[in-house]
Amino acid sequence: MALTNNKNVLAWVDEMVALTKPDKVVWIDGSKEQLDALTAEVTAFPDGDPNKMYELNQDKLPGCLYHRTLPNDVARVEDRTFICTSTKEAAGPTNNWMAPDEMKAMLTPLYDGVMKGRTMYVIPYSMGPIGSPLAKVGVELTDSIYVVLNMNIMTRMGAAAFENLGDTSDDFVRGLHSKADVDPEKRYIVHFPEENTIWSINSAYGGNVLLGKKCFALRIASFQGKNEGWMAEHMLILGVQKPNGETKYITAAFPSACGKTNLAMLIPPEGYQKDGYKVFTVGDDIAWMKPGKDGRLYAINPENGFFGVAPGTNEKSNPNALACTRKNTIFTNVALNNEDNTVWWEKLDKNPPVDATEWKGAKVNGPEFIAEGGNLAHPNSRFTAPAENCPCISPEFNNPEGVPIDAIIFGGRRASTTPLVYQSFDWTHGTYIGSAVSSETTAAATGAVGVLRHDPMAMKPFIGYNVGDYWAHWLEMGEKLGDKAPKIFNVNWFKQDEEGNFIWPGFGDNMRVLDWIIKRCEGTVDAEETAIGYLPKKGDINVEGIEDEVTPEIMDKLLAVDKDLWTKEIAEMRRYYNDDIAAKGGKIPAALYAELDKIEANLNK
Ligand code: OXD
Ligand code: MN
Repeated sequence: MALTNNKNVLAWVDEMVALTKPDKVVWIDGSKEQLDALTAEVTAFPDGDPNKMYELNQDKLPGCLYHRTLPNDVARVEDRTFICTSTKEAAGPTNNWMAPDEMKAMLTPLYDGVMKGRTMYVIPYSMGPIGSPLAKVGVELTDSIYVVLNMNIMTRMGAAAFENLGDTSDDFVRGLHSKADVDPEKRYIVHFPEENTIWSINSAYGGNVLLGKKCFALRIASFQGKNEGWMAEHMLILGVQKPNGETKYITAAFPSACGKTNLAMLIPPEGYQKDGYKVFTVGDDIAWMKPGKDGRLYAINPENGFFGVAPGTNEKSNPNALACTRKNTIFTNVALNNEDNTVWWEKLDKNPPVDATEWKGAKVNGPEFIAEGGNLAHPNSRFTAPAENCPCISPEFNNPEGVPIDAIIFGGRRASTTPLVYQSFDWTHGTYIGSAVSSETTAAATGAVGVLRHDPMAMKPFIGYNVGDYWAHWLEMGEKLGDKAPKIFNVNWFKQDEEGNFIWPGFGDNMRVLDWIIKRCEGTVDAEETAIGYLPKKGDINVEGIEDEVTPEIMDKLLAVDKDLWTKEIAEMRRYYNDDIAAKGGKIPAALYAELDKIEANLNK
C-alpha cells in the first residue's frame, strides 16, 4: 500500500513501475515485521544465488548478516559515474558528463522491463533526523533486499520519512536502482541534479546502490546546498568535551585511507582522560552544514549508520568502530570463520580462521591462503553498522538543529612539505587550503614518495557541479558567516623521516592537535605567523607522556615550513589550477588566485 498521498511521489513511482515492469511493488514501512520477513526471505535463497544473505552466529553477533557481492562489483566506479546537468560547463572538469536526454535515451532500454519477475521495493527515507530543518527526504526504488536492509541501517527509513513531505511538495530525491544483470559493461551511476534524480544500474555494491549516501548526501546535496545556501561536505563531525563540561564541535575532511573513521571515534590519551576530556562521534563521513539562527554554522550527520572499511579495524586501531559491529550489522565481502559462523578480516587479530570462506566464496585454510599472498577479506570489504551501536555516539546525534561548528579541518597524506598542523589566516585562505587538499601514495617501507593526487576538500568524486562554482560557494558561505565562521585548519598525521618512518604517533595522540585547535578557536593560545599560516609555538603541542617518541627535534621537523618545498607546492598548485581546472572549464575565483600570490610573496619575503 502506498505510504503517502504526495502526488509527485505517486506519479513518479507509477512512471518507474511502467518502465521497469516489476511483478510486485512493496512499500517499505520500516516495521520490524516487514524487515524480519525480508530477512527470512533473503537468507532462504539457495547457496550460489548472488542475492543471498547469510545469518551469522546469533549468540556472538546477534542480528548480524553476511553478504558477498560479485567479484566484478566491489567498489564505487568513478569512471562510470556521471553528472548530467543541461550543460557540460555546469558539471565542470572533475565530473563525467552527458546531456540528460542523451543519457536517458541510453539508459531507458536498460531499465525497460528490468524488474520483470522481480519485486520493486519503494524505500522512503530521511537524510538527517526526521523533521530537522536540515534534513531531506529521498525515495529509492530497488529490486534488492540487500539494499533495503542496508538503507534501514544507513538512513531513517520507513513511513515516518514522509511525515514532513505533505501532499504537494516536490522536494524529494528520486532514486532508481536495479541490479539488472550486474553487468560491469552496462554499469552506470548517474545523477540529474536539476531533477533531483539518481539512476543506478548493474551494480549491487554499497557505494553505488545505497543512493542516500554518496549519490544523494554528497553529489545531489552539494548542488542543492549551492542553490539553497548550505553545504554538503565529505566530513566527519566530532565533539570534544572539556573538563568543564563544555563541548566543542569540529568537522574534518580527508581523502580516502587517511583515517576519517578513526579520528571520528578517537580515544584520548590517558592524561587527557584523567583530566576529564571525552570525544563524541556525530558522524564519520558526511556533514550537512547551514547557518543557524545565531549566525553560526550548524552541522548534522545526514546518515544513521557507518558504512566502514573492515580490514584494519581492530581492538587497538579503533575499538569503538569494532564495538559498533557486534550486533545488527551487515558484513559485505569479509571472510567467514566457519568454525563458529562469525566474520574475519585482515588485521582483525593475528588468528585467521583455519576453516575459512574467503570473500569470493571459496573454502580455504586461512593461514595457508594468507601465506600464499591471498586476501581473506576484500580490501574494500565493509560493515554497515547502526550509529546507535557506537559507544561514543554523541548525545546530540539526533538533535534536529545540529551542532555548532568551531573548527573545520582539512588534511591529506603527505610525507613532507605539510606540517603537523597550521591554521589559515582567514576563511578565504582556508578555502584555498581546502582546494589544495591532496594525498600521496607512499611506499612507507622504503620512504619513496609516490604520486600526488589532488582531491579538493576531499570532494573530487562527490561535487555534483562545477568545482570552480563549488569554491565560489565556499567563499560566499564565508561572507555570509562573517566573524561567526568556523576557523579553518590543515593537519598532516603522515609526515615521515628520511627513512620513511612516520614521525607522529597518530591515532589517539591526534587529540593533542585537536587540543591546540580548540585553544586557537577560544583564543587561549598564541601562534607563530609564517608564510603559509599560523603554526603552534614551541611547546604549545602537549607531548606529556610521549616525550620519548616526540622529542623537541622531532617536533621541530613536524612543524617545519621548508621554503623550497613550499615554493614547489605553490608552483604545483598554480599548475593544477591552470591545467587541470581552468583549462578544462572550471572558473577559479580570483580570490583563490590571490591567495596563491599572497603565499608566494610571503615565501619570498
Ligand atoms: C567511502 C568513500 O566509502 O569515501 O566513504 O569512498
Ligand atoms: Mn567517504
